[in-house]
Amino acid sequence: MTHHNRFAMKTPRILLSGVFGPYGVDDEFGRAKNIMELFHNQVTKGQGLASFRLHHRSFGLYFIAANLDADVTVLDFPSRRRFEKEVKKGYDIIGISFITPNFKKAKEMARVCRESAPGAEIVLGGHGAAIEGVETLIDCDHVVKGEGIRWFRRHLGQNVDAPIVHPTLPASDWQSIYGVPIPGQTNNLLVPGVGCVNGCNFCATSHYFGKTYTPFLGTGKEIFDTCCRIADERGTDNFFVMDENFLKDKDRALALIEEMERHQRYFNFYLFSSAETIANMGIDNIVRLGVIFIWIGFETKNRSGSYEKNVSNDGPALVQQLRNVGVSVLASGILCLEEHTPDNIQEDIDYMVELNADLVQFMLYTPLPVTALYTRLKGKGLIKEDLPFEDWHGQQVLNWRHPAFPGDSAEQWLNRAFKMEYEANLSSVFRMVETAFRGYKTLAAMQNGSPHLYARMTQMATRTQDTRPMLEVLKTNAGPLEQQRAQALQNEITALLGPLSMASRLLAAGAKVAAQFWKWRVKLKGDMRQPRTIYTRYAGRKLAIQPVDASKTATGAPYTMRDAVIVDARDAAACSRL
Ligand code: B12
Ligand code: SF4
Repeated sequence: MTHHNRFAMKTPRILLSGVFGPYGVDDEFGRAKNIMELFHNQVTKGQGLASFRLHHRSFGLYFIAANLDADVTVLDFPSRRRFEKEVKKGYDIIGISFITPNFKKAKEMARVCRESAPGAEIVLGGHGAAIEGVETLIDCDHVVKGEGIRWFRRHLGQNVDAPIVHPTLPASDWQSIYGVPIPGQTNNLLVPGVGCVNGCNFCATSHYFGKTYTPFLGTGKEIFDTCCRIADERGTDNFFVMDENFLKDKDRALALIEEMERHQRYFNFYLFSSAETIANMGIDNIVRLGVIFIWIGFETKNRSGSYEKNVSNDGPALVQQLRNVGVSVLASGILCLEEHTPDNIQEDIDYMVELNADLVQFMLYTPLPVTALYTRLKGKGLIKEDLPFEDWHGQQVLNWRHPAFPGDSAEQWLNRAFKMEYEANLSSVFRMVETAFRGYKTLAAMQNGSPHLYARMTQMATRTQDTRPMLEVLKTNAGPLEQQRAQALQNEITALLGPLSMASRLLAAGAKVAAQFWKWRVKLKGDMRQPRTIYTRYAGRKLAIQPVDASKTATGAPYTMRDAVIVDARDAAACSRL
């Protein structure tokens, strides 16, 4: 009997799991330097208490689950014990999503499956599937390299080309800065598609999807309709767009603007996009699109490098142009490139500082399997084949032999870069309040009677008002220079937008207390936070299962997914005990 027939005759029970915790600790399976947090791991890590703290789910799993006609359970951030318990529940298929540095965890999970669920098929997916020979290194039945929804549909004998259902999900959970929980609803997640056609030599995502782009939402209208649904369900119009290069498809972005303006429904977007696509889009359209945050890979100052996307752009000017219209910029740079030496690497660090973006990521040049860079360095015999995959995370050691950076020198440069950037440009939270206010001033001066521009200006004013209470926290907690700058900015905002409202004053007072608690917590117990386990059940159309629970997110907002969601806080404790 083929798999096709086997699954067509019964509703398959599928478990999709992320790798187990605890994360970011030195143990048999992982490293302390590999934290399960985007900002604290590689962006604001040098900013101490001012670092942004938040967790992102394993989104790919929810996308697969929402698009299968099957009884699918998603287990995100499980403890090892919780995973062991779950696999015993009689699943037909167990899918494990992992990335390269979590190879060992995936291997252990597959072992547990074989032992406790011998009848289940084991499917490996996610970027770790690109590891050469993973089929033989981990005991499994299938390795899926690339997009998973279509693979699963085909495997189950379902319609591969059926439209993609975009699940309703928060883009992040448990957000805080200075230990102060960020009030209000977290941003919505939007994944318009996966992959990027640019194919920069080091880029895992681009190569993983064959240097092609697979849209989940192909038109501006589809994106707009999806945004309306998700925003109504979750009660916020802000979207974090998990798409490697959203502006690459200019026509789709322009069509989205048209839809928003026609319906006078003005969403805000956090985007990833390369410099050349931003220039091609034009600053006016960026404002009309409602972009409030953009992640740009500047990589290096060296224009003769292989990054076409940056060749004709003046980085510092682009960043200032964007910040002037209220777009916070996250600039990412790479350290220990092939041409770097201890004599010239400082030039690139200085460049990243000089960009004066709101946030800066520094990452070591890390050849990951499937990339052109990996193939080339492997060909030269430079990949450290004996370095455990746990160390292939780009925040401590190089996974290849760089003649100019032996021993721990790469990490020293990395730490130095984060420190210099923070010292020169102050905390990112300060910069982001400043950007919002700058945007407000610029848009106020540009008013021309257009209701669309007016709407965008109002949003900037609201953003400034919503974020300015953090300046009060900085006034008492930051270094002397930043305290002064925070006071000066607060004064400037007061002059234009009025004094802090009573609600904001209360918020600021509460935030200051929370910051004191956090300071002590960090002193006594360190700053590690483990994400809570999230258990989500997608029942599929054929099943008569009723939603198990209309439970709430960690921030208190109700989930409104197609099926039931249970946030299982018990596992957080189990996780931190392990
Ligand atoms: C969100 C994210 C995170 C979150 C993690 C969330 C989590 N719960 O695991 C955070 C911010 C914490 C994070 C951290 C890190 N990340 Co990360 N992250 C991403 C990011 C930006 C988005 C992933 C995403 O949701 N995409 C959207 C979904 C829909 O796509 P997808 O995940 O690819 O899923 C599709 C397919 O891959 C496949 N699929 C996925 N899982 C499965 C499972 C099965 C069974 C099947 C069949 C298919 C399948 O089907 C899905 C639908 O098409 C990607 C970059 C990117 N844009 O993809 C990097 C990325 C995945 N991260 C990466 C890395 C290296 C890291 C870090 C080591 C830090 C770093 N150096 O960048 C740390 C490690 C943390 C840790 N301790 O594990 C690399 C992985 C490279 C590799 N070859 O392994 C990526 C690709 C970034 C990059 N270009 O280098 N990350
Ligand atoms: S532009 Fe960005 S996403 Fe696209 S290939 Fe280059 S690094 Fe990757």
